[in-house]
Amino acid sequence: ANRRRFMWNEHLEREKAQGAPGSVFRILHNRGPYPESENRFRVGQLLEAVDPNHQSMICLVSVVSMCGHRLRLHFEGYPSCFNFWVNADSPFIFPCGFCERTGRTLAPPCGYDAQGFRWRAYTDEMGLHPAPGDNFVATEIKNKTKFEVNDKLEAVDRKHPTLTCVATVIDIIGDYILIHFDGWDSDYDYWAISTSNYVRPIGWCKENEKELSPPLGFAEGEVFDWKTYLRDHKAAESDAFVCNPHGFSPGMRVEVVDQRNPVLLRVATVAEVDDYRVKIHFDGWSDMYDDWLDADSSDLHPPGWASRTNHPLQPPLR
Ligand code: MLZ
Repeated sequence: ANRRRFMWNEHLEREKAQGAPGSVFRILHNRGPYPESENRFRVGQLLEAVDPNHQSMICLVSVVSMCGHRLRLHFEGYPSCFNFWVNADSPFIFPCGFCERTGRTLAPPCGYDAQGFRWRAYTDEMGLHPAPGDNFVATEIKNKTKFEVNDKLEAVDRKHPTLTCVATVIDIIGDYILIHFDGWDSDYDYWAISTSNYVRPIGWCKENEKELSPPLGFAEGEVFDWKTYLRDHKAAESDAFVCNPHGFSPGMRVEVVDQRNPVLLRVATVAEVDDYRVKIHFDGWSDMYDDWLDADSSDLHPPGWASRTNHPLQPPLR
C-alpha cells in the first residue's frame, strides 16, 4: 500500500531509456500525441462508429463505460461480447446522422433492416440520447487526400502483413482511406491514414522485388499483370502516396493498451520493429506477454498520455 506512485521521468532515468517522441505519433496520426480537448461523452449516449473488426461497416453504438479519454462502445442490439474500446478523439466515431448526411449506409442494430432504419425513431423508441456533435473531434469529411474512390494500388494486408496485395480505395473521409482487397470479402478491409506506408503505388512490389498478391479468383499459374488489369481500372496517382515509415525504434518507451484486457494501459517498451508493426514488451513482465501491434494502432501512446488524460497507468511489475 505504501508503493510509490509511478513517475515516468524516474523510470526513464533508472532505465536510461527514452520515451517515444511525440513526432512519431504526429506522423502516424497527423495530429498531436495528446488529445486536444477533454472527453465530453457520457455513458448511454448514442453514436456511429467504424466496427474495428469489419472496418467497412459503420454501426450504431452506445457508450457503456468510460475511462479517462477512452470509451467502451456497445453495438446496439448485439451481445456485449462485441463491445470495444476507442479513444474519445478517434477519427472513426461520428455523431448520429453522419451516415445519413454523407450518403453512407449505417449498419442498424441487430434485428433492424438497413433500408427502413431511422436512427431518430430508434433513439425516441429507446429513450436514448445522441452524443452532441461537439463531443467529436471536428471530423473533416471532405477528401483531404489525393486519392479518389475506386483508385487501384498495392496495399499491405493488416491481417497478413507479409502480403502486399492488389487493392482498391473504396471510401475516403478526410485524411483516411478505406482499403479493400480485390476479390476478397470485406473482412480484410481497413482504414489507413493516406500517408501510411501500408499503401503503395502500382509497381511498388515489382520495384522492391516483392511478390504481389493478385486478386482472389486469379487461377493458379495465371499471371497478374497491372497493365492488363488497368485497362478497366484507374491507378491512384503517384503523387497521392507519401508512405511515411512509422518512426518507432527498439528501446523507446510507450504506454500501451493491454490487448488481453483492454481496460488496462501499461508501461511498455518497443522491443522490436518491422516495416509495419512494433513488438511491445511490458516492463517487468515476462517476454511471453510480448505482443505485436500495428505501428499506427490507436492503443499506442507516448509516456505521459495516461496522466494527461486522467487514465490509470499500470506500472512495471517489480
Ligand atoms: N491464407 C489466407 C490469406 C488471405 C490473404 C488475403 N489478403 C487480402 C487465406 O486464404 O485466408
